[in-house]
Amino acid sequence: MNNVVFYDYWRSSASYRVRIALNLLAVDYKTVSVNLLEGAHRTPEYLALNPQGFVPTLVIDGKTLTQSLAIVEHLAELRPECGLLPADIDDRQKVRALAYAVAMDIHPICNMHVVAYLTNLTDKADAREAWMKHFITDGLRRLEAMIGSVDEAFSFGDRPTMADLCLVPQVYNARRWGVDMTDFRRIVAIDGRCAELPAFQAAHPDRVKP
Ligand SMILES: N[C@@H](CCC(=O)N[C@@H](CS)C(=O)NCC(=O)O)C(=O)O
Repeated sequence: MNNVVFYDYWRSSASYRVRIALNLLAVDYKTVSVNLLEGAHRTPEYLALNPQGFVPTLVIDGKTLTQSLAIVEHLAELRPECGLLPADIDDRQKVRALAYAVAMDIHPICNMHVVAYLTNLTDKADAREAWMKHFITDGLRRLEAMIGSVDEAFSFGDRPTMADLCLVPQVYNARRWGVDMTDFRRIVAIDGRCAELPAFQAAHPDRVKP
């Protein structure tokens, strides 16, 4: 990987997942900020890179990669020693299930264009906040049950995997919306443990905010 360009928005949790992966793999990359609030993801130039009009996009030596988890899985395959996906096929399935529980079941219904549509449909001033709190709380409750009561250091085992790359940005988002985290003992503990690691610290939205 000689020339790596990352199209990123500091508050995007899908981008945050990939930032953590790049940091864990110690990839040297240049960032291009795509300001979602200004509609920079809908310009013809950006759509040529990412036809869905979502962040993130990663370009490695001229090769364009989209979809955060497809990017993370690609990086995990390039550098299997980093353990983002475990070596054992059954363990790998478990890590994917935990990651997808966030990325496919919580994140899409709380995405910017979904919530913007909701607020067009209703006059209720607090609809956006109620929606976010409801679906994030519900999704985290299911994730907490999946992770179970076994006190492993991370979501799966004793080192960060793709599951933690999804959990941490989702917790950041939950706190942003004022979700009560009291019942999510394992999730909060894992988030705290990840927060001690430099790769996670350097990827935090407050650290990359333009
Ligand atoms: N499944 C996609 C989702 C990407 C995504 O939804 N990104 C959000 C930011 S977290 C986005 O670009 N939203 C723009 C919009 O909703 O219009 C991925 O994981 O890359």
